[in-house]
Amino acid sequence: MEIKIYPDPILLENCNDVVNIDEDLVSTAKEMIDTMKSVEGIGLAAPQVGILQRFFVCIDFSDENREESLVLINPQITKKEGRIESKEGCLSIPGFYEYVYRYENIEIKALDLDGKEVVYNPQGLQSVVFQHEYDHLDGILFPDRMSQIKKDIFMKKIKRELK
Ligand code: QAP
Ligand code: CO
Repeated sequence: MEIKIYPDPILLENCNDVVNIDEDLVSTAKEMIDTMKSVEGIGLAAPQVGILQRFFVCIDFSDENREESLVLINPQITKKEGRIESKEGCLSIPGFYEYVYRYENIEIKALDLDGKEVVYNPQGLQSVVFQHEYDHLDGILFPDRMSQIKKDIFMKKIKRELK
């Protein structure tokens, strides 16, 4: 799979709900996990590989070996509180890292690959990765979570270098 790089306009689109959790979706999700791992990523959302559907994959940080991954389908953030600064990067903005604001604690509900509803109350890196990947489904990239001044400077820099 090919990862779409900024300023690919597909990254700014809104994604549609997944309607069928079928074999196709299962194999696409597995391919995304392989793609993510091959580039040492910790999260990858469907629009980043050109699929405008509401799901993402990420590393399961509850596994100390970081070998397990999670697939969240049609996720909904049902609680959010607190604010933290999180240093982030993005596979679609390679080579750039910056601090952004996130909620400290969230509750997120989603479907898994069996179509079963799952509720997560993630901590730390798992929480910010969920929020980062969730944003991709609404066409939101991590610079959108910076203060305006910082975002202006950051966007100038990435626009200059990612041509
Ligand atoms: C999102 O991002 C994330 O620039 C996942 O050269 C990242 O996996 C959320 C990556 C950090 C919270 C904190 C980026 C790999 C991976 C690069 C990634 C690069 C190679 C980014
Ligand atoms: Co990203």
